Amino acid sequence: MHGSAAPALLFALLLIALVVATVYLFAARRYAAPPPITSTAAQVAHQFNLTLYVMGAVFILAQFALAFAVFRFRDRGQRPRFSRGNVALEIFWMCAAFAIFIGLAIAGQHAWAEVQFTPAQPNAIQIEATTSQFVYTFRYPGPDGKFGMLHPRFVDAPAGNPLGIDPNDPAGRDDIVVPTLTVPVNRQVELLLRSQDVVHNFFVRELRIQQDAVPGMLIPIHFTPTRIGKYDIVCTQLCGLGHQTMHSFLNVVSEGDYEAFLARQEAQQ
Ligand SMILES: [Cu+2]
Repeated sequence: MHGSAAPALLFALLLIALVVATVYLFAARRYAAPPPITSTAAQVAHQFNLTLYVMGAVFILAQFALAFAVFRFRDRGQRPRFSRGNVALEIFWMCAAFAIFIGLAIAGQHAWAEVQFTPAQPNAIQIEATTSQFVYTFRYPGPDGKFGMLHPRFVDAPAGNPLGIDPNDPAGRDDIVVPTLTVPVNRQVELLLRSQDVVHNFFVRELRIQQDAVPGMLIPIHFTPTRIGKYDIVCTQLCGLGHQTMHSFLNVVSEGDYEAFLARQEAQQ
């Protein structure tokens, strides 16, 4: 087979076919994320696409270079030559990789800081989100605007007190406890994440937010949804045997529907 170009050509073409198939899957947006519903989520989506395009270009160039090398340097019966590499090229690769990674990190720091380092606005709607195996429970402070005290002693889901609201605390009497999250459109929401047992997670694709809930910690996150709709909330931490059933909904509704929701719930408490 010395000097035969066919196997090398076949292998090179196979590599190119794999690259084309991979690029097609992304370009056709077959597994695309749903559109973002907050300005921060739009920034995250933009950052994600930027990273995808830059790394996609590197991937395509590298695979084409490999296909070229496979064909160009195929076995022609020649003696192998030993190479110690090329210091100038090595330095160039390293600097290029460094520039790309640091550049992408700098481009993404604004979206990151907006979620992680910026506190919620003082007028944000505070809602508590408690995770437990394998449900989400949301609590609104009710008309008094104050959350009642919680104590593990009072936790009793069958009796209707899954969070353990202290019955002796007047601030807790009007608290609204529901299994799904309803929020008004175009208002900032501050979600206070808790966990009653193990590490869970609050993930909504349209918010581009994925935040762990850790026992013993109160983790605040905030977002301002700008599109009315019903979105999935899922747990992305393997939290036990029922993990795959851990699911809820984020309902983004109009201001009027939100008031009606609160009034309906208050009447039921
Ligand atoms: Cu979970």
